[in-house]
Amino acid sequence: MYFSAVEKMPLSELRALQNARLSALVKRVYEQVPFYREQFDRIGLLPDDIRTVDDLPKLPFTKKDDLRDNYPFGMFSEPMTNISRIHASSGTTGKPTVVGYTPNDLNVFKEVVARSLYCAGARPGMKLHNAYGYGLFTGGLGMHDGATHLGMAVIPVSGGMTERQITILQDFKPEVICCTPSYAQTLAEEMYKRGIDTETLAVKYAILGAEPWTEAIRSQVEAGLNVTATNIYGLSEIIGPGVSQEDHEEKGTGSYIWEDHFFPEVVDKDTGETLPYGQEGVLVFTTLSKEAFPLLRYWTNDICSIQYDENAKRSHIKMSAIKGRADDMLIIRGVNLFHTQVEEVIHQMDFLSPNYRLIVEKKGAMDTVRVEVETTENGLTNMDYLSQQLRGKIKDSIGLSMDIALVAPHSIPRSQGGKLSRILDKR
Ligand code: DLL
Repeated sequence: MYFSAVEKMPLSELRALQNARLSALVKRVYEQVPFYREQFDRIGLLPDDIRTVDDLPKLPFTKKDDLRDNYPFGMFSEPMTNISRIHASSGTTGKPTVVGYTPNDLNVFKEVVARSLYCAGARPGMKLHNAYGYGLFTGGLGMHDGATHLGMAVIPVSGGMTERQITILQDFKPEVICCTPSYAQTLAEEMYKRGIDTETLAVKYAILGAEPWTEAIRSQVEAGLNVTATNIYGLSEIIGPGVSQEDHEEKGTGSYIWEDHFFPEVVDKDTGETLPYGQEGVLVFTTLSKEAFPLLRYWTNDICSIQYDENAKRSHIKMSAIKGRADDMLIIRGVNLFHTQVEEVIHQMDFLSPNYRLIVEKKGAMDTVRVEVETTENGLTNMDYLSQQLRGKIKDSIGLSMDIALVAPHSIPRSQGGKLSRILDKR
């Protein structure tokens, strides 16, 4: 059994561990990262002022711009001689965010990914079809090392070349697949098109992450690939995949954050104030054990809530599915909108597929959203009725009038392997 004692640690012990790690972390960054020393000096704090996780709100947030200002290696707290690996995430604009790992950081990375894989249903001896991209992106190598650590056989397929992916799924018979949810949709559809009976495959678990997704996509992927699909979350700045993971037997109740390594807070996106458990805001992390690239109160920009679950197998806190990134939030005629909200409404309707995109345009002084969504084959004869229904449901649940354009199956661009953008902003 791969299930570390720390995953069930009573909360008081977990807090003591977090506090001890935090004190050591704060001292180290004060001494070794000029950015943090200047920040402490500016607000008149000493490392000793941060003794417990409850002291964290005394500190300012670290934001993406701070990382950009210190590009490429200015935030590293170890000399290059102690760095074993460098990854980078591209983002949409400007220079990439560069992160580094010491040998010990790589040990933590593979440990949290191994925990995540186990939590998702993977077991030693199973084969992992790893369709996350290998390279600077943390997904491929991160999942790879964690799976090896767990005792799995890794098939390092990487993203793209769907034809080959299908052959491998058929012939190598992996029990577990990991990829982005949008690429899992692509794979499910392509299998269907080819008339492949998923009963002939061995795959049982899909571990999906790196972009927001909802129950709509879970239903499609679970049915289309004949798997149990769970959510894996993470970001390069904090470590990569494996910051949190949903348990395959606790689906829909949130993903465990591996709190012994990553301390979470959820804060108000406008005031920065720490919010009570259960309230939605921006997720902020402090890396309790990182050596090369430690971060205090890193503003992820991801919107979710966190809460303990007393009925759960593990003691660690859970986070809800990410609704979207604060910087991807659309503000349409004064209403805040995430594309996942539209995805949820689509899910409530029969004859629509979760292949959609939102097209945002300016018409005169007004911002408008057009929802382009594919019907299923069965929906083709009912397009007018379905449009009306969808328009009404969106208006009722989101409070916005949107134009609806129902389109035929397979007319919206698919994920070719990586993250898929579902918003086309033409403003
Ligand atoms: O996407 C790491 C990763 C790889 C996670 C594989 C899961 C699986 P970045 O490229 O740095 O790292 O992008 C991080 O992706 O801040 C979120 O906005 C988004 N993201 C990651 N996982 C999820 C998820 C990897 N499960 C950014 N749900 C994060 C929603 C996610 N968004």
